[in-house]
Amino acid sequence: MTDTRFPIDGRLPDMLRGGKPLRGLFNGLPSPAIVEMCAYAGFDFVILDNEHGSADLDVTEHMLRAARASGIVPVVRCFEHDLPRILDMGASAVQVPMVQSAEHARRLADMTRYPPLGGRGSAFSTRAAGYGAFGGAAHTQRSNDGIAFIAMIETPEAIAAADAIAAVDGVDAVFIGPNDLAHAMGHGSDWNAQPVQHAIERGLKAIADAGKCPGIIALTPADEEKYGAWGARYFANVSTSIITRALAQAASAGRDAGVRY
Ligand code: 3PY
Ligand code: MG
Repeated sequence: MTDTRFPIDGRLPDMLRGGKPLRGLFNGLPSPAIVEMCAYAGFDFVILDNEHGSADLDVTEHMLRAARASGIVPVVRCFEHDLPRILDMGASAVQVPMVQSAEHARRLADMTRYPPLGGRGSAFSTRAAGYGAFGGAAHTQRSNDGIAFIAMIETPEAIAAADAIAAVDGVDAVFIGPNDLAHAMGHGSDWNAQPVQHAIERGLKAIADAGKCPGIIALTPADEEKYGAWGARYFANVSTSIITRALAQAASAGRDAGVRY
């Protein structure tokens, strides 16, 4: 997409299909300024977190505007029931937590795409369609081509179904949530426990083998290297953890203050 007047940034599906690693971060803070800061810092994408963050839909729409203006690709992590409105607000992708099966993934992929590919409801009064200025068949096509669906898998059952979930038409990437996975496997938040790491390795390799982009939380260069060797290419850090760690370091004169993600 070359016309920057279009509210939707449609670059992400190609970026996910390409071979290059992508670096972004979850952001749960309800602030368009943070989105701009992430863009100017050089991240490829920002995940506006409407699962664990406190942004309402109004602020989320302003954050989507900030992303478009500053040139960072905005993904929104949202619950299934919010998905249609998030897309109408102009998100480049939706990332839905706790996808458990291929059938579940198929339903969500269907909600993400207009007919004939899916069953998304159509309206051109939305920000995504320029409030009607860019409505019509071109908007439908642009949306189907330029919006990605990212399934999150965060349980052992979902890891076991990773190949089938990734193979679903309309799934562009599959993201492993290590924190919930570790909890579901009985390891609390210790996702470095060996059984959790083995499950992550199995999941990432299955997603890559299905030809889709594997994603995961990566808090350090070592995480990126390890998960990258298992196929991951869509790496997410966490804005609050980065900020809190920097603040704690400043407050403790540079000593490690033990901040956790
Ligand atoms: C998890 O680790 O459970 C996630 O959802 C990533 O934020
Ligand atoms: Mg999770």
